[in-house]
Amino acid sequence: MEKDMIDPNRAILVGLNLGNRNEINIDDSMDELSELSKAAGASVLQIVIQNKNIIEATTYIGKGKVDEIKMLIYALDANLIIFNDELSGAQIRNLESEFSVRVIDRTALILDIFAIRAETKIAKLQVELAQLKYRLPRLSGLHSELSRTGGGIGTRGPGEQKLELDRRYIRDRIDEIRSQIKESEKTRETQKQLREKNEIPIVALVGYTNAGKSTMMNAFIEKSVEGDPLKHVFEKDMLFATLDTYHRRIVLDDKKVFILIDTIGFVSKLPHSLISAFKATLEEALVADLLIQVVDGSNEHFDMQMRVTHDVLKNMGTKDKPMITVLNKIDKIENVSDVKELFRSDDSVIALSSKTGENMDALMSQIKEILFSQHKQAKFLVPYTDGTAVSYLCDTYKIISMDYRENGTYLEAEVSPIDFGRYEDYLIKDV
Ligand SMILES: Nc1nc2c(ncn2[C@@H]2O[C@H](COP(=O)(O)OP(=O)(O)OP(=O)(O)O)[C@@H](O)[C@H]2O)c(=O)[nH]1
Ligand SMILES: [Mg+2]
Repeated sequence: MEKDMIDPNRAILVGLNLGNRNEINIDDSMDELSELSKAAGASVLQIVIQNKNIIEATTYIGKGKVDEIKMLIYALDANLIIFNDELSGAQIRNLESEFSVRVIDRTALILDIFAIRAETKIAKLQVELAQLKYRLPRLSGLHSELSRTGGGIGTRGPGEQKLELDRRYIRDRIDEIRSQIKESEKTRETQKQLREKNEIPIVALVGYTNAGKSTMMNAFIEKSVEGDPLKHVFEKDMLFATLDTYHRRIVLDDKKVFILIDTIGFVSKLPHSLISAFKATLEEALVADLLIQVVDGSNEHFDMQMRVTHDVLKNMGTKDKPMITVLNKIDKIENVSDVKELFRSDDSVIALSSKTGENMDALMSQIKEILFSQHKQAKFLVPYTDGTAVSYLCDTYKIISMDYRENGTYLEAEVSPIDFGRYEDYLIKDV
């Protein structure tokens, strides 16, 4: 009891190495589980890996390993076992009765971190929905004495007190949350329509958690001529710092405008219940005209992280979207060219630092090239009767030259194909 007060979550992590059936290398995966555990507030006492090519239906790991872990629990005075995969309710119940300490799985752990981090109303609702969906099929397993003692990792959340209630309550609550989420999505929809009406291109930052997406968003806000530090988004060295999408208008000095979206980071084995609960939030990236994949080049597992990001994006249906891959945090990398070599992708990669701003200009020019390549140089002669057209063009574009002539205002600018068509009557054709 006394020890519990000092360190309430003394954890042993357990993973199953299924050989080449593993999605990712087991050591990388356990390292990440360790990071996730720390993010949830646990201290990691030991990592146990079992090499086995079948999953034991009753206890997930084999009998011998169960006994070995029992000894470890005793020797290390552990009070929490965290499994690297999703377990069934029955497996959790069986393992808890073997170990006499709490057992949680990777999914419950990730849901727990999301629950601690969620701040906005919508994020809280989405986390609670994901937790309830995870719990519903596991109610009997989670009803053991150990799982019921609240407050520990895997039981925290917006609806904490209610999570242990019965099936019927959970179903009703799921419906209730769904309708509340739908309500707030209606407001989102109008935002989307507004953007479409103004034909402003949209760029979304995507990538693994902690890669530096929010830091990059802030670097763009700084570059924007409308840059307002109050509009900075939250960036921090922790897993899942961002749990919602954030939009900012970025206005460049030549008046070109785009909307930048910061999104939730990915992690390997992102729970299905989370993906479906956060679907609307994640799908905001789908409306983007261009994706920027931010990769933390200083992370030794960046290769695996890129693969996971690609898989999640592919499942979301973003296959044919233009994407720029950015190797971030080069200020932390000793030999950038070595790291670049490791990229298996044939696409060009921009190596930069969102923090120091190094090489951000290269990214900016590539964004411009993709978003505004359809823009055309145009010379207009706008009759004095159409003052609205002149003020619209001056507000929207950087004017290359302007002159008041006898029969109207002469204007030269690089305009979007839509405006090119809209003001076709005023075009001066080159001779
Ligand atoms: N040295 C260095 N640190 C960086 C750079 N970019 C981001 N960071 C740091 O990396 C940490 C994570 O940055 P965030 O911008 O919060 O990462 P994120 O991708 O938004 O993470 P999630 O919101 O969790 O998905 C912070 O401590 C940043 O200061 C960089 O270019 N160089
Ligand atoms: Mg972020």
